[in-house]
Amino acid sequence: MNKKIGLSIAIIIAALIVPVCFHSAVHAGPIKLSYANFPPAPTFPCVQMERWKTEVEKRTNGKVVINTFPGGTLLGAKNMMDGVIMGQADIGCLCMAYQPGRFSVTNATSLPLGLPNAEVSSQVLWELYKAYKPKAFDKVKVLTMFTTAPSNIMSKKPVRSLQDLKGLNLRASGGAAQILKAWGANQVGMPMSATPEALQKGVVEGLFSSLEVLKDFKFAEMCRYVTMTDTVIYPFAVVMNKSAWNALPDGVKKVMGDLAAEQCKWTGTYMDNHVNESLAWSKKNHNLEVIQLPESDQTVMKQQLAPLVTDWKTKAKEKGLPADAIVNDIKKFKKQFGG
Ligand code: 3IO
Repeated sequence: MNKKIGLSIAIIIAALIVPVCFHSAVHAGPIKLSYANFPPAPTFPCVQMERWKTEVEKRTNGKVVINTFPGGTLLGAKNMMDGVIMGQADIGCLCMAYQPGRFSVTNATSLPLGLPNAEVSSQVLWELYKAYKPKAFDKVKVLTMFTTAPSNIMSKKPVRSLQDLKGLNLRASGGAAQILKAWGANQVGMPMSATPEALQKGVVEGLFSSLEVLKDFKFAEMCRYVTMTDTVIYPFAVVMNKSAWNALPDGVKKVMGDLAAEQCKWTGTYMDNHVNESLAWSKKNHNLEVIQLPESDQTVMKQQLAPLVTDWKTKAKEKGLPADAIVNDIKKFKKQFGG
């Protein structure tokens, strides 16, 4: 065959096939969704993200493919919600404590109300969301919610008394930050993802959060002391862009909808178990000391937290929120889930 004719035929065939390929990629290929997360891959928000991805891909028989972006590679801690609303990612995982005024209703779960562990508090948060459907989430589809385990103090120097806390630079956000303030610590606000550098540089001398970070961020290398307070959880939400959600087939929507409460409980249970693993690892590898405060200090500290609930109610009422009902419901759901 003449070379020129051969080439022409090849071009014609390519011209016919290529559009067909693109066409089928749009219509018959898997639905691809991006999922952004702010902390590094080994941390619990990303562990739950991978579990959700695996379950969705399995339960939709490969009809949906989720591409995960841990470590703030697609969206960061503070622009997660807006980034998802604008469609920079289809799905995003956010910590509500980083924008306390924005998520007033759901952030009430980080008042000092004695939520005992992540399994109970994650389910309390999800029930609260379903009961109030807060306006803050109107522009997105909420896929699930969960919380950390209760917060404790991790520090470079030992905190053996309430006095040791006075003026100590400790990192926290949202409701947890209010609690540190009430105890007289010098609260420094920043997302968890900024904390490793702040600890290294000495900007903070410790942090107030759930203890699985001792292992997952290797904070036990720098913070050899834990002072138990078991006070307050951090609430998280996984949200999806509204148009991306609306474009999903009903079957896929059902899979994701059915997974919501299950994922919430799974993450809570994973978190509680992982806190224990992290403590054991930190004691074994970094000689971590766990400190209990004197009872007299514990009593004073509890009293110092009481005004936080009253203050929150006053502010929430100013915003037109049913503050008493929200707090009562948190207490009711806590009992309901065995807390
Ligand atoms: C957290 C956030 C990212 C990765 C691991 C984490 N463990 C506990 C939190 C809670 C939180 O957001 C914070 O700022 O303490």
